Amino acid sequence: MRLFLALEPPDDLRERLATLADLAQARCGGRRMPDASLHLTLAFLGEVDEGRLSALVEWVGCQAPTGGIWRLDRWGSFRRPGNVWVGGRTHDPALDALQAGLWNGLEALGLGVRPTRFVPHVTLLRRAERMAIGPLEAQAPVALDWRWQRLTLLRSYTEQDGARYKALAHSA
Ligand code: 2AM
Repeated sequence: MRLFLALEPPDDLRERLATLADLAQARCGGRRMPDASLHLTLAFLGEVDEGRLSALVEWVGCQAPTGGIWRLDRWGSFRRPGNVWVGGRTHDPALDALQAGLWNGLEALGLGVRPTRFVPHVTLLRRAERMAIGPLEAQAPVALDWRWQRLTLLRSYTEQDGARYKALAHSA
């Protein structure tokens, strides 16, 4: 099963992100992320054997992130997959520490492969037809604060119209 660890936005922020996703799709085309799927990935584990799941669920339940406030203030894109996202202009030390600490634990469990860099982002569109990031910055400057605390372990299912996610566990 394909798993990842993420932060899920509180409802009011999810609504704001959904509005930005609508604007992005109007400008750039492509496939808009469903509101329920909006998230910040902290660790992508890839395929994990079902036999490892109970230990992983227990480990996630034992995590107790201190939490923080992530400032989202830019549009961005990953050209190759054609993703349009929102994120921060500057490094967020609390998110960096959370991500690094999670990878220390995941490596000890022998799960996943730590990425060489971490660019916190919330994907709003996939397979964009036009990367109109400049016009989006001009039309809708991003200025959002994400008050985060709880982690979620999510399973990704591939469906005909894209991926769907299901929460399997939460941290404290
Ligand atoms: P994305 O939003 O930038 O596409 C579930 O698929 C989550 O894991 C998505 O947020 C996705 O990031 C991320 N993801 C998918 N495949 C990945 C990979 N090979 N390496 C790192 N992250 C990946």
